[in-house]
Amino acid sequence: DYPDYLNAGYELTDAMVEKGFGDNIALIGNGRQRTYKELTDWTNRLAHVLVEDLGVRPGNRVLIRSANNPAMVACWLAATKAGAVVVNTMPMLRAGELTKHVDKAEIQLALCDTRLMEEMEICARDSRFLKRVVGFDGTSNHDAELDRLALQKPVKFDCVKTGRDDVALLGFTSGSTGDPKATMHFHRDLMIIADGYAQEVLDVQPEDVFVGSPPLAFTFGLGGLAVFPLRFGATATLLEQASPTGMIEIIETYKATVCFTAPTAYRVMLRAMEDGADLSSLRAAVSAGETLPKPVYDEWIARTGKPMLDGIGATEMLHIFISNRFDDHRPACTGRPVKGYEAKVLNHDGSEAAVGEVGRLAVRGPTGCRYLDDVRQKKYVLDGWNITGDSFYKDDGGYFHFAARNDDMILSAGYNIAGPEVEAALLAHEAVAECAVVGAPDPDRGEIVQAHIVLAQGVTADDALREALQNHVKSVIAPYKYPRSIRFCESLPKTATGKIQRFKLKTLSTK
Ligand code: 3SK
Repeated sequence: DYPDYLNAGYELTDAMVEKGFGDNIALIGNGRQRTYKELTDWTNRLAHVLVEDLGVRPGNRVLIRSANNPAMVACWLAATKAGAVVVNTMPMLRAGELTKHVDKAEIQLALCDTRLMEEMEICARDSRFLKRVVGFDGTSNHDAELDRLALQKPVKFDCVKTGRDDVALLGFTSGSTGDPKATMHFHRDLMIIADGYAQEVLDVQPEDVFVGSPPLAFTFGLGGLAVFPLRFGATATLLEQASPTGMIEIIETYKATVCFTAPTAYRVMLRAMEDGADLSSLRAAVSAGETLPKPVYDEWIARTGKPMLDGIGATEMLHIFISNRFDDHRPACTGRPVKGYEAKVLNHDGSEAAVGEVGRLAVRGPTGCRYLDDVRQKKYVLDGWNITGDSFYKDDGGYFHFAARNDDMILSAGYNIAGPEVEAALLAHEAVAECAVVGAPDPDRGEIVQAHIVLAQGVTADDALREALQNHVKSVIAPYKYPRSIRFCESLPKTATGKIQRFKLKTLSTK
């Protein structure tokens, strides 16, 4: 139960000071620590700038472009306090991808880390909507336009009285087509994921120190590295480039207790433990974003004596809705629904699948999918049930087990990559006549992006071209989407109607 008027930005800052957490460390990043009191003052000053200097009104959409750092969290909280609807974006996005987000959400104002201005400015030039880009200093030296304006403002701000069901956040997901969809989330949803999953499953305490790798631009990261710690007076550590080594350093330095990352990173951490890395402070290792291989789960328990908490979430649902528990966990199993959620497995005809039978996973609960202006809403939500893109089966104990993905998404090291988007990037290169992009199994990344390419006439296939094509993709879309494997071929397998048979490509061995 939440009050009619609820502002998530206020709840995670001013309200925490009022509850007595003012001197607790809220954020650590870029060489600085900030208490809840300091974070509250900082976000209030920024909120004044947004309203008084930048003309933000309740319901206006504001884009934030940054790596994970305290300034990004401060901008997000400030915009939320001002009643804006925030679109957080990753630094890897190129201008074309940013413009798709901006135009879809009709965004007029962007706050951008000054180190990431170049692509943002191209977006501002190309977008039909974006009117103003204001720089902030992601290194927290307060040496950019937004920071300078903020320094002149008071530390008290009357947060906008948003309704609990007012939209606070738009989470973008690219889906299987690469055509982005924006999922709308209310102020109350941000509280629900903390008071549900974070409290019930993780039992977050003010003494907890969070670390992790997912970008704040993904709701997985925003929950795990901002909402969950801030809701309970705990500490979030933020890494701009979250490599496993970087996370180990944070765990050892700050005695981090809760980690959010993907199995790929946990595998590296396990190897580092063999070389003496001390991860003994971690009490919760959350794994999501890709399937957790049984050997990683087993080795983690053997080395730490604690389970790794596998879970499944979705941008549409805001966060994790099925999870293992500290006292109730199994290998190669995603667990049971989080408090407030129900899940079932559906047959093709919409009936419930029998125990042990694979079908489409459906879920319903206090958060759910609301696409912004998108006909795909009708497909995602049926009779109040959110029909996810994953196939699962349920065992006779009510535990859910992952089976496969339903679409053409490639899930690589925690990133969701839409094959068609990589194809479009490759096709823009003059050497490429035709191509198909699929996910190929990979022991480290789960899957890797694999491109099957028919070259234009007269072009010779060699390693130099392979590298040139990889660099080309990195230059037009976010670099993590580039094809790590490229196979040159004479033709692509197709159906009689000309549709590429990607399933046939998945079985081919490649370089
Ligand atoms: O696994 C995911 O895709 C996810 C998305 C949003 C929030 C949480 C998770 C695990």
